[in-house]
Amino acid sequence: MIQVKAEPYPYSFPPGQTALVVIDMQRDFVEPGGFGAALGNDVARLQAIIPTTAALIGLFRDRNWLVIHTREAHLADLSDCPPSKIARGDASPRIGKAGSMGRLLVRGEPGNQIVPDLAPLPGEWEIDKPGKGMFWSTGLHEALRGMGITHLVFAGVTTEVCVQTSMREANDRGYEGLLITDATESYFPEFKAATIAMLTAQGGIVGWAAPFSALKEAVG
Ligand code: C5J
Repeated sequence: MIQVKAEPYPYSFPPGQTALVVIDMQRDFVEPGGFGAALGNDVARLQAIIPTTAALIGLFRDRNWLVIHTREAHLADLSDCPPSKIARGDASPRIGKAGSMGRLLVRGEPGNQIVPDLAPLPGEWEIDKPGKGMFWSTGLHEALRGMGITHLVFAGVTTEVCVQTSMREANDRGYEGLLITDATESYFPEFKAATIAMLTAQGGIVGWAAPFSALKEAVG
């Protein structure tokens, strides 16, 4: 077991049974012209975590530990997107509408690709998820169980939406989760801080949180 200094207490993980999950670092959320920007958000905040997230991915790659990338992505005919999700919010930046990087949150469109600096390598898992959480309608739980994965390290965006939902879904399925605090970000700093506080409260009711430096130090 490797032990990481973390909140609310040290996080222990068995290297061979641990995977990194990088949530939705897709152009739709991170680059100007995507879904996030169309909703009026400042994407520069999210771009700032790319170097640390790249280093985190590198740490897992160097040790041949499993790396999983997710994308929030819908089928071209939107048959996997509930009407309630399409209808929510302002009329203009609707899922499936054309944006400057193709149709918003639609599989295969330019905006739906992972940002180049974090691009998946062959052999890494790429999960297109129609929900905010990574387990809904993806078959991921069965695949992870098949690999004997018990521990998940989380990064990506946005902290309080897809990252938090995925970490909570993982917790309910029995995984031990660690959130890397400087490899996750929100358009709203107060939401990021509140999410980390909620996840780690009450003795780690959902999981643990630590900066990348703590993981790096622990791994050696
Ligand atoms: C959002 C996500 N924020 N990946 N998606 O709609 O967090």
